[in-house]
Amino acid sequence: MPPISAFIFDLDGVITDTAEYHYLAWQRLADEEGLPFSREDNEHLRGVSRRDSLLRLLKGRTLPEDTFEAWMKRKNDYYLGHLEQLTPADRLPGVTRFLEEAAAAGLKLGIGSASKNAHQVIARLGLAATFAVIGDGYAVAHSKPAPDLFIWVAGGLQVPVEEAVVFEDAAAGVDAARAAGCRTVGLGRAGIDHADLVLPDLATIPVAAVLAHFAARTTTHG
Ligand code: B16
Ligand code: MG
Repeated sequence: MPPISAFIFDLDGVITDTAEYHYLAWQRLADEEGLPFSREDNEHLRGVSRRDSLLRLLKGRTLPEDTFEAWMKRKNDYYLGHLEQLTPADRLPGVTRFLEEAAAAGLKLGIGSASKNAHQVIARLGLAATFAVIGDGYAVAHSKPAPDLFIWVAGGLQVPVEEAVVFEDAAAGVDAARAAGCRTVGLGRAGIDHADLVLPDLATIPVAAVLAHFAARTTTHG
């Protein structure tokens, strides 16, 4: 297998934890509309697009399309209100060091997020200059777990998919990255055990250790 030349990062749950803001926004909409919703339900929305998230909240109930879109907009307005609090201090532990090491190692860096707000989140985190390519919720028609987004980001970075490592916190994201043909690092929670490498977070792992892991696999399996 070829060496690694790019890292592609999911955003929510990997670079920062906007899941709490998504939760608060969905909870407010759910309360207003009498939909049952809990923190546990929110965990299942990680990496899931806004439209698919609302479909899950509705649990099979159908709405006219204009109402559906109005509810998505209302949730997003609540979410954008919370984003105003986001600062570079909200980068997850180890993220700043890990990105600096990756850049110093000559790796190309990209984002692959289901969020239509990804550019704004990255700007608020002070990372706009860090990523050469940002794939967001507008980049492709089929969101995670379809492979399209990570193929799109790797294409933008001009690297073959098999030379890219995707860092993901959600099952849908690991599924998408694997389907794309990328190598995968699963971070944190349950549901990412099918990643090539599973870590609690980026807080202590050196970039060199990630590269060594995939280099060893290349030697063993290649
Ligand atoms: P938006 P990621 C995902 O981000 C979130 O995990 C998920 O909860 C959210 O519904 C989705 O983005 C869409 O976000 O409403 O801002 O377009 O993990 O793919 O970076
Ligand atoms: Mg995520």
